[in-house]
Amino acid sequence: MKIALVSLTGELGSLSIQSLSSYLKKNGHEPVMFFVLDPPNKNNLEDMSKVLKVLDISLVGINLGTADFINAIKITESIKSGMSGASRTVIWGGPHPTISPEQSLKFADIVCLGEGEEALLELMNRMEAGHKTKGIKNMWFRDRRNDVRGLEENLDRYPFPNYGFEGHYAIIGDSCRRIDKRIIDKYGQDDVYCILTSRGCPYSCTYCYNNYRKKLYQDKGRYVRFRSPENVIAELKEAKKKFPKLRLIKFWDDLFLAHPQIDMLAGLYKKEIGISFDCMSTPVYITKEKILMLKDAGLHSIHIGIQSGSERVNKEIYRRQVPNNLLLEKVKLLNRLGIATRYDIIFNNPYETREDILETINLLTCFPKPFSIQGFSLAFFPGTEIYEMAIRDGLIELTGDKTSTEKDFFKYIHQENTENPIYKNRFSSTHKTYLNKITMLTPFLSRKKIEYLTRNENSLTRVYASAIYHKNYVWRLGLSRFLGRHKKIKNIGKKILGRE
Ligand code: B12
Ligand code: SF4
Repeated sequence: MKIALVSLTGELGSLSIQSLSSYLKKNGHEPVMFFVLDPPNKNNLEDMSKVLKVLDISLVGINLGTADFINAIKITESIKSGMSGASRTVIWGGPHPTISPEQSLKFADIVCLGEGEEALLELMNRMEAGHKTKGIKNMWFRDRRNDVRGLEENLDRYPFPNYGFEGHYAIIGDSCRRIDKRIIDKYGQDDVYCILTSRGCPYSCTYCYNNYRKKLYQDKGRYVRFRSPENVIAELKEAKKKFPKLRLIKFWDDLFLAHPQIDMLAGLYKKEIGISFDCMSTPVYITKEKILMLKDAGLHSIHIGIQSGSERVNKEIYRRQVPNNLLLEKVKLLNRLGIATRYDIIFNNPYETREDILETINLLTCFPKPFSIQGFSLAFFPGTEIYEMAIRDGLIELTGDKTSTEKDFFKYIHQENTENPIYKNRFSSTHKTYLNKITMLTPFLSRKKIEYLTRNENSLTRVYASAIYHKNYVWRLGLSRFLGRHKKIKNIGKKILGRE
């Protein structure tokens, strides 16, 4: 029996399906991965159906977050329509089916809640042996809902993600193609390697998926688990061998600095890996000793979630407990120690007043430069506390059966088709309001200029702020595009010179 695993991240790479793929492979299965790089359409889906038929795939597993919901429906419906022959079983897994299993079951045959390695393996083994599948833990069927199994304590038991692309497929343009060197050169990244050293997060911010998942796993074992330093280093050594051009390691853990054996990890990393790395953390875990030790091992940059400069918003709305004076102290420390920093800010929060936004701007003007900001728009992910809060407060409204149609979904997630500006929030875009622009300009302008701009909003300052905003961001976008192209130019150059 064969399974296809589909990724909708839009990248040639997905830790989720590449991890599942390795686990199934280790246990005797041969999964085929499909990376959806362009939006699914009639032509590429028809092509994909043909490939599924040729490969004799009988189970299709799709990984999806809430942002991927519509694309997952399109793919599922195309597969279920029986295009190019047999109807196949479709199983959904990942954040969205975990938080919205009932809604997901309107489209998928089976939904996997929470961590999927054991559940998917059991499903495959049972299907292959012709045994009953309905009682498998973590799995929900249309006529049966099962509890989640206990969390795996020993993460070292899992094999490293499967980063080989040989024999796997990509949806590009109007077709579904077998991945070859050309596709890898164009879409792949062989100089950056992303890795997770843990699962779970000790916090429970109201807008975050962890907020929900933690409740799902209550009494099911330790929620935050860490891989051993030896296991992490073994994966990175393999990556170094496989990708000789590697120049940056990205630790994608929610709180990398919270690793209880960070000293040992840093020591081994320095000795065995020695490549620049970047990571995420909250200020609480930042200490001078830790940063110096990590810098010595290769730490280049840190991402920190600030979300809002208003302590009221952080405490009451997001349930984040980092006081601004502590944050400022850590920000200054990182600057002194020469670590590049990026701060995440959540924009477009209907619970924030003008005063709250001004507090964010004021806080950022106290940060020593250089630093950068990444802005996210507050998205009310179903299942999170802030989502429930917003419904209760009438900020988002559900029309009809909240789980019924695609249109409803768009209305409350992508927040379209409505005059209410709150519905217009998007996951990654920030509204181009005057104060949002000023916030994004804080890394580029002096405190004095920012203060002047916030105090004096008029047609002149609006034009000025827009001009600077666009100059900075267009310039940065242009630069990143140029660097992207630079890679291609280099590759073409190599081909002409015959140095492939
Ligand atoms: C890596 C990552 C990304 C990468 C993914 C690329 C890549 N090459 O992997 C990038 C940077 C592209 C990304 C982008 C975004 N991300 Co992101 N990302 C993550 C992160 C940090 C890790 C996910 C991961 O790979 N985990 C490792 C794997 C092994 O675990 P897993 O994904 O949970 O999968 C397990 C189970 O879910 C299950 N499972 C998963 N898929 C399937 C499929 C089947 C068939 C089965 C049976 C089981 C199963 O089994 C797996 C193994 O146990 C998580 C946070 C986190 N720590 O989980 C956020 C997270 C997934 N991202 C999130 C968000 C919001 C986004 C963005 C919308 C952000 C934005 N504003 O643009 C975009 C959306 C992009 C898109 N279209 O999907 C949210 C999702 C919330 C939600 N409700 O959907 C998360 C949970 C962060 C959070 N704490 O809220 N992200
Ligand atoms: S600290 Fe980050 S990962 Fe943890 S709950 Fe808060 S937002 Fe989510």
